[in-house]
Amino acid sequence: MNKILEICLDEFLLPGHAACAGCGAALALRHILKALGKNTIIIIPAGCSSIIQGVYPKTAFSNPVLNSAFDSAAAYCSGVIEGLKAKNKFKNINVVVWAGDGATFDIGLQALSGAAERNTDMIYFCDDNEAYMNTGIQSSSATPLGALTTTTPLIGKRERKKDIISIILAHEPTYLATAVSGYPVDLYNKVLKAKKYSGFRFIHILSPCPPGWRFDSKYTVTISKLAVDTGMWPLFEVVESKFNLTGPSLKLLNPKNRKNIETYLALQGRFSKLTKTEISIIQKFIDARWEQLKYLTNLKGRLFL
Ligand SMILES: Cc1ncc(C[n+]2csc(CCOP(=O)(O)OP(=O)(O)O)c2C)c(N)n1
Ligand SMILES: [Mg+2]
Repeated sequence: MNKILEICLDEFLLPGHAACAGCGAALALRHILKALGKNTIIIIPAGCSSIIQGVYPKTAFSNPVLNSAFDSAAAYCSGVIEGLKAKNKFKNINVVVWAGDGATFDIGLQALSGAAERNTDMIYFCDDNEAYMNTGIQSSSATPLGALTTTTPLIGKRERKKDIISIILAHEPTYLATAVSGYPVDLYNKVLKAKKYSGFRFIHILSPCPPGWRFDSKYTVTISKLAVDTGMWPLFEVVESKFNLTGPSLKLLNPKNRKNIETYLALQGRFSKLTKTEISIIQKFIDARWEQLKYLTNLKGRLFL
């Protein structure tokens, strides 16, 4: 699929959902559900997406949704798959997890690792808004260096974001990708590709959050694109152990094509306490990361055995 106009016209996230205006997660979810299609069961642990559905007995999701405990979405999903297999119904069906960063990087990491290690036949989507947003913007291990949350020091978070991609790659998944809602064609194609494989697949989505990141809701797509264009959020996939940059990230191996990180940070109130020195440190981290990505792009062999 090359053009946005080729995206499926059916809607699975229905009007009347309860997401905030400009919610990056709702936008991503809309495209993802279109790519997944009708025969999809979604497991959602506690988080904003439990609220986005609306209040029982009504729901804004046209697919079946199972709301799991916060810490165990991947285990829950594994159980649903085993149940379907036992009933001989696990055919032409996607059973997926849609989980926040808190549920993925922190509290659900053990269940996630177990499912990845067993190579369970699921797609795990991490909807990363870089904090525990649903309960009031508390810091998670996905919150980046310098960001303000309600539980970080007044000068912003002192630790860097956890490298969840390396953790998942250590499990040698069949398919892994990063994506953003601001580049929907890239996102959509990655979901279509993930669907073609079986085994454990992981898609990591950056979801800008207007109240949590402190920006006006009209900037969601702008910020989502800037995350990619500055090189902060590289778009790539690892398919059958081979690393590939994708879409707009392909041209970013040349540092001249990367926008300054300040363009991304300046739009968000959560970074208002960053000093010039910290901004230059963040820029250095990004540039160093791109040296690693260059190495991975040029790697002739497989990433793992
Ligand atoms: C064991 C447990 N601890 C805490 C909570 C309260 N809780 C519900 S949602 C949530 C935050 C979820 O954060 P994240 O996974 O990042 O999703 P988001 O809300 O940002 O979409 C918390 C702390 C809970 N439901 N269960
Ligand atoms: Mg979150």
